[in-house]
Amino acid sequence: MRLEAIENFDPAHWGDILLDGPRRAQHVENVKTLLRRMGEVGIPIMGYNFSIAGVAGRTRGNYARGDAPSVGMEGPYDLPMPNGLVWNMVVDPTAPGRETGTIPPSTHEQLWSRLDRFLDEVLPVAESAGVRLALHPDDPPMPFIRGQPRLVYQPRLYQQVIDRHPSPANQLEFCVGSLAEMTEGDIYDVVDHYSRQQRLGYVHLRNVRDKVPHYKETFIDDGDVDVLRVLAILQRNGFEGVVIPDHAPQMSCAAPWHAGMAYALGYLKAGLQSLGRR
Ligand SMILES: [Mn+2]
Repeated sequence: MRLEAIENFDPAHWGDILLDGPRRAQHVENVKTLLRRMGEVGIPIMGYNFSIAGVAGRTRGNYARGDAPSVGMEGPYDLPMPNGLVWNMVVDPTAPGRETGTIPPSTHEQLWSRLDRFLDEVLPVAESAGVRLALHPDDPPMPFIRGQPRLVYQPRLYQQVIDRHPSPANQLEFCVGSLAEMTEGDIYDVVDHYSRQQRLGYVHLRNVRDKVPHYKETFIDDGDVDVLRVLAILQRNGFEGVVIPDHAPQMSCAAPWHAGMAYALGYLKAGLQSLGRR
């Protein structure tokens, strides 16, 4: 087995990069060390989300075909973030006012400048380690969640990430599901636009019905996206990386999550075979 990527930094190791907090310098060193170690052991891609609130505001319900349990959104989510929290995880149990205080809201401009500063510092290290950073778009892709700004909540915003940092180590963790949930853009044009630029680190391929703030995740053959058409576009543009299902609705059986993922994997495998891939 060969590892293609690691997905997501530990919020406790890098949260102050997102918050511009007091331990930021140490957290940058943590990331640099991780990238160097990945290079040493030959793991070529580090997937990450540059998001303060993380995956928040989703609901669970029997949304998918056959009333299968799935996730989605049933409206905006604006509850503030308690102190000591980053990306849904308590990173500082001793934070003052954790019960009552909240993290002050940032602006989109602040978040972009934090990303710029972060990438300026770590991309050279990634390049010399032979590792690529791959940015996931926001999930769910709302302009704000919990009062915190989001970076890539429309497909066009991905282009800014690339244009501001042209290093070949600056890539995308290309989540077709999140991109399809966005209110702007045609998903097939979006896949074509970014895969054509050879900027995809790896691909999350899942399906979804409707758009934020009222979308639902579906089985891979059952949403708004023609997944086989997406695979064909990736093939046409020469994408050679990994495609994974990301998440899937659950099946009613002894292993609901595994069965749901197996269904998605089998569908993707057959789709690739139909394109002449193994
Ligand atoms: Mn994803």
